[in-house]
Order: sequence, then C-alpha cells, then structure tokens
Amino acid sequence: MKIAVIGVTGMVGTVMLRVLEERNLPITVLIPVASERSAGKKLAYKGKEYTVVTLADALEMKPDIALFSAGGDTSLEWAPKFAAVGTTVIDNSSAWRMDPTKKLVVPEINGDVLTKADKIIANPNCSTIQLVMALAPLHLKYKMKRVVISTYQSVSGTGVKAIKQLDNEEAGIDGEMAYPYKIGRNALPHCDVFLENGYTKEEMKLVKEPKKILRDSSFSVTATAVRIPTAGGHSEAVNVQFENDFDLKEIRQILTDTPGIIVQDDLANNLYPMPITAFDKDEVFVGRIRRDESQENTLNLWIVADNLRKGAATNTVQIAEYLIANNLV
Ligand code: 11C
Repeated sequence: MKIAVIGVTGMVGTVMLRVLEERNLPITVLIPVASERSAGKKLAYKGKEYTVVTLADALEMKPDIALFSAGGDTSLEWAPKFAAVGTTVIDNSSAWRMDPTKKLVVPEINGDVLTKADKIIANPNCSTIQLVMALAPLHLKYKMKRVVISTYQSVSGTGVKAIKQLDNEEAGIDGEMAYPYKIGRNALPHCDVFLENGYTKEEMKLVKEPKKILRDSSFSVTATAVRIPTAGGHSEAVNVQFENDFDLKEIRQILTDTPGIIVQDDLANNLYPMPITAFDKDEVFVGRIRRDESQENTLNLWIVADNLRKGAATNTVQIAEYLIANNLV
C-alpha cells in the first residue's frame, strides 16, 4: 500500500504519522506531503528518514490512500485530483462532510456504508466522533428522541496559534491572539465562526453530523460549544432523552461492551473521565452516567476523548484500516 499523509507537518498530520507508526497497516511506501513551504523538510517514520514532498509530487506517485489534514480549501482543490488518479482520499476537514455524495464515517458505527466506489471519504468533526461513539449503541437499544450537548473544548481544536496563545498567557508573554479574548482563566462560548442562526459552525456540526453517521434524522439535537483553557482533549456534558425507558445498569453494560469505549464511573473513588487522563488515548471515555430526574427516559453523560487522536488522526487511520481489511481499496 502506498499511503500519503497530506499536511504531515501540521498538528493532526503529526499525530496521524504517530498513529500509523503504532498500528500495523501494510504500508510499503509512505509519502509525507505538505505545502511548498515545508517541502524538502526531513522527518522520521519507523526509524527511517523521509523527505516531505509537495501535493503535485504526491499526485504523480498515485498513492492508494491519501489521508488529508491540510484544511478545507486544500481538500476541495486536491482531493478530486487524487480521486481522479484512483487514490482513495480520507479527508479530515469539513469540506465534504455534508456532501450527500460523500460518506461520513466512524468505522465502528457505519463502516459498512463504504464501497470501492468511494474515492473521497469524510472524517467527522472531533466533537461529533466522541459523541456518536457513546450514543450509537444507546440509540440502537432505546432510540434517541432529543440530545442536548454542552462542550468544553481544548485549544488544540483551534490549532497551533491557540496553543501558543495559552502558553504565552501562562508565561505572562504578550503575543499573537488566536481568540478575541484571553483564554487562560476564561471560557469562550465561541468555537469556530458564528452563523446567521446565532449558533456557531461547531454547534451546527454537532446538530447535523450525528444524523448522517447514524443514518437517522428522527431525533433532534441542540448544542452549545465552549472553548476552555485545556491544552488537549474535548469534554461533553450530554443530556439524552430516549423514546424508551432504560435501566442504568444496562446502560453501563452496553457502554462497557462497546469497543472503543471505556467507562470511568466510580464516584466513591472520584473516577470520571478527564482530558488529562484521556490524553494520547484512542478510546472515548464515558462517566457521570446518571438518570435525569427532571424528565422521563432521560440520561446524563460526561464524554471525553483526545480530539487529535480518536477525534481526528485515529479515526482517519481506522477508516483506512477498514478499507484495507475489506478489500475496498
Ligand atoms: C474545534 N472541532 O475543536 C474543532 C476542530 O471541522 O474538523 C476541528 C474542526 C473540523 O475547534
């Protein structure tokens, strides 16, 4: 397999390379790709040195799979060019997610929608992935009616400039700002840009993407996305009303039995998911599992994951693994 990583010097690209190193994909040729500015840089993969090439160079090499994480504009321009030479593109940007001709995939949930004909496959938004990982098995059993989400998102979701802003603030340095306000000791109800309906783009991703992944639009979703001064790891307080009543013990068992989910819910020992313990992990952590006593058939959950791993790099690599395992590439 010839695998290209587009945006390899970026934050998600770097993690993609690390995830590829850790897992056992049958990679015969690795093609690290970045902008003209980064072309020629050297990087290490499994103890060997590689030279970063441009998109045009990579296109000529006709990779079997290209993992894209270089922003929406690059994806819109280059993903179709790669698809045209037979490459299967797995794109981490928001460019293709809601395109009805493209699949939006979390392999554990809807990998079965993929076919050989899918040449551009979309990876969902990080906050969506961890949400649906926890909700999908519960939806199957109890059928969701309404979901209310409040997120607590780390600065790494915004990018390097935001990490730098937090670092600068902590060091007392006046530097470039990624946000309109200080992020240290603060909480900004503002992830991505505001839209005409008063919601942010991030909030609307949480409304739309789960319906596409779960292949069901019968439930309603509303969200408030908040940026907090955490370096990495997104957290979500989620309130779900189901059509059918549930048993809390059974909910815990279903989540415990779901591959990719780890239940951390032991109040006597102060055990609950946190960004700091989810850091660098591929699983989605669920805790504070309790009944909403204010209305029937309703559950409260706290869901945490490393947004750069399961929320981005790992899920993209898992899609590639699924394609390879099922001879779809
Ligand atoms: C954030 N979820 O934390 C965003 C980052 O659509 O892939 C990822 C944006 C995306 O701000």
